[in-house]
Amino acid sequence: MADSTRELSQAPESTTVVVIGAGPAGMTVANLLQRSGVDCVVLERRTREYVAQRQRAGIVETRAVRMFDSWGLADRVLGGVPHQGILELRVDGEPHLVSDYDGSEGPTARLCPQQMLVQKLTAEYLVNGGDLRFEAADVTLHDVTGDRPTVRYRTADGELRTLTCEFVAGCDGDHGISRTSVPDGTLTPYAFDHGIGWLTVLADAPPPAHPLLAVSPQGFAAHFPRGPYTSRYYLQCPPDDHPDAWPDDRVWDALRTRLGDPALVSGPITDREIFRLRSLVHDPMQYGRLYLVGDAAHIVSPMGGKGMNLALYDADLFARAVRDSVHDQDDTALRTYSERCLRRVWNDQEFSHWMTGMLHDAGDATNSGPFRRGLARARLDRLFTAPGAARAFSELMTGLEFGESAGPPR
Ligand code: RFL
Repeated sequence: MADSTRELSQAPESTTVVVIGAGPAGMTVANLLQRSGVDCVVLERRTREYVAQRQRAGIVETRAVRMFDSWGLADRVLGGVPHQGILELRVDGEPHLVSDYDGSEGPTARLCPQQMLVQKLTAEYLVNGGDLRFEAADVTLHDVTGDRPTVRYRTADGELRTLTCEFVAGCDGDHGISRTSVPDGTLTPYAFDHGIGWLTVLADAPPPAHPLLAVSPQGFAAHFPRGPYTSRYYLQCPPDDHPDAWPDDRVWDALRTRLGDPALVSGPITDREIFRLRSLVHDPMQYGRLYLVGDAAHIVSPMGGKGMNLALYDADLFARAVRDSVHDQDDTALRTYSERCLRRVWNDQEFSHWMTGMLHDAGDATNSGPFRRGLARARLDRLFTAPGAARAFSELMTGLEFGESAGPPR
């Protein structure tokens, strides 16, 4: 086919919601809309294989498990191993177990690597007839402040396509086009750089008995399960450090020292990168008929494991709001979408910021200063000994501090 033919665009197609991005946010929105009987089309710029392999988060918190459960999806898309609700905080080699079990009835958190969740959400959506288009390039948004937005993109074959819709769900992460399509000055960004780097390493090595966060004079370290024979590790490092400065031997030596475990079993390292701990909130999370969902609207530093879980929360609120609008002509939930999401976003930012400060300051006194180290150790002591502090911590870990989800689907 000649290039000039490919440039000819097909007649516009019509749907109710165009979802940009097939990560945890986009695939959750797509499944919940499908279950609500609302048409949607998902556009993903990468291949299915690429998206299915992207490894990041590992725990779906209790609130999010109950959200999927309320949609009849928990067993279909989570699978995985129930998380025992125990987290180990190891301070100078001494273990302290804290629980995220808050005493409430119902299913609890699951160990479910992010890529498994995305794979299962994708399979569930497709088996039920969902429309998901991979390798959608050059996505652009038009008329999102009008009644009928348009989304244009180019297929892998180079054809231009146009979709008209009622709503656009911007689920394309921090580097997507949804947020950058909003005119400058419309959204207010609130950004914070923690001044901390983490080396993150994925290895074929035995997982820990419980997710493990360690404080040591040499800096912070962590060890998380990512599968029966897979672990993710984190090591605090200067934010401008380079992964090449961390050959395998240095990684395993540092982990053994900081985790206080000379017998830690090593294994082949399959991925290694360094990133800065940063936090970001965009307010509002809406512009006309474009709704930002997940990382497209906010980034949470990984401490506390909230980023993906927030994306799932936004997705649930958005899908319910669209369902109300489409089936009942009730736009109340759409109008309050941004405000309701941001309440939890700031709550989780605060939790993550609190934990980040506590677990880094409590370690290397040269890094944070002896006074901050003293404060951080006092916070840890309170967490290990005061029942009220432990209870507040477990509520924040479960995500149930505001009660459960937005209510059962109709
Ligand atoms: P994602 O996962 O970035 O997915 C966005 C999707 O949009 C696609 N896309 C586009 N598609 C079409 N057109 C475009 N122009 C597009 N631009 C982008 C992308 O290809 C992709 O498929 O965003 P989403 O869905 O909002 O999900 C957010 C989560 O991925 C993120 O919050 C978590 O991974 C954060 N996070 C963690 N969260 C947790 O809850 N617990 C954790 O333990 C945890 N660990 C982590 C993390 C993030 C990490 N990184 C990224 C630094 C560990 C790490 C290392």
